[in-house]
Amino acid sequence: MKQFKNDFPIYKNNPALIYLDSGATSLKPQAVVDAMSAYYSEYSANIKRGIYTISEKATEEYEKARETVAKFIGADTNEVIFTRNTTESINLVMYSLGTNIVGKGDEVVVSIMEHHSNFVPWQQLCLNTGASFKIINLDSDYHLSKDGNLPAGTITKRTKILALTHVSNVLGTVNHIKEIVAAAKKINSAIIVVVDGAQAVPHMKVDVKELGCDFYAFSGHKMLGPTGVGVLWGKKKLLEEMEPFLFGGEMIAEVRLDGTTFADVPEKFEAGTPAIAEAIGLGASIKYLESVGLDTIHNHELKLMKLYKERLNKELGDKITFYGPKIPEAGLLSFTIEGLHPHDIASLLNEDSIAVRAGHHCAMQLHTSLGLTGTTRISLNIYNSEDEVDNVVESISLAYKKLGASI
Ligand code: C6P
Repeated sequence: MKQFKNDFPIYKNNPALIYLDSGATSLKPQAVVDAMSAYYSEYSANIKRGIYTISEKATEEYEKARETVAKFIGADTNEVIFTRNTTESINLVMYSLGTNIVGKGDEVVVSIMEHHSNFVPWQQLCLNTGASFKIINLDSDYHLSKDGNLPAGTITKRTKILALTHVSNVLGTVNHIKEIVAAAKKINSAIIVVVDGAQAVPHMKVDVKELGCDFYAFSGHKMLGPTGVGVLWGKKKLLEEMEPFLFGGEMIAEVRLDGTTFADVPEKFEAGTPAIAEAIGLGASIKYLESVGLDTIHNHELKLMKLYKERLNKELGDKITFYGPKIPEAGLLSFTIEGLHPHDIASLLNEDSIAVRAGHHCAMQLHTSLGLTGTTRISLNIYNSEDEVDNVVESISLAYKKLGASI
């Protein structure tokens, strides 16, 4: 296996770092840093405004990034909207579409495993409209459905929106979105399906058209790209029918004293100066992901995850509890250790330069439903390696001996 660490400059500055928090944000390869630096040092003009060379170059690179994103997810270029992040993408759908189609007596369905970004906006929409907020619970192996059929009565003719995550940021469950969408649309062909792809797009091949959903949201910073840029993909017809989310410069067709008409999609949803360097950096991160290969990334993470689980089980036996499918499906693993607070585990690991996340991971309702206030989470990426596993397992086991064993 190639040592991908060499592509990530952070390791040169922090040679001892064992970074296991890619679910929160990924590290950035030199290629992304270089692409952003080239924008700032060679052609840092605004886009779509200047009739001069560097502005035209900036516009071209920004639009090339959109094309790269579109190809990466199997979409048409003008269906790709640049936002700030997954959270903003989902809020855009909630405000621009949700508030227009959801009313009293309707239903919005989410799952218990959603990140707050795909839970709270829909909860708010229901609270504000009087619609019913329905929640899908987990089966015994932390899935929503094995064959695509959600529990009977979940989707009805009154369900306006189904909002689900593709991959759970806590459990590592990979939801069978294609099958779930097909089954839901069979019950109610008008249902709008919004998918949160924040933890999927960086780690596995995603084709939005094949999934059959209506919207798909993700963040640049979790896919080896910069912070400050995200994507909303939506079906063209829906995007065209929707109201703009933000009003202002660059999203208009004509402004008159008596009213304004709006630009076509995607500009209609990109008011103001966008995150230009970040979009260009995202284009570079996708090129990097493609050069490594999504299958290589997915298989590498699964192999490491299985190793972590086996080794931790061997060291800690029944003192450790894992939350997620028995057979790992993604590079995310959350656990608790008897007698240890997740924050204490993370603090002790930090003393060994190991970065993990501890807490509710912005899925408080999921933790509450599991009877927990928090977990410790290992989340992986291509730069993690087999030779880190021994150190991490030893460090966790020492943490248990230090704090847990005496309790
Ligand atoms: N999860 C984690 O540590 P933003 O912040 O908008 O880029 O992404 C939000 C988000 C939405 N959906 C899922 C499934 C996510 O995992 C996240 C971000 C991070 O798990 C930070 S809380």
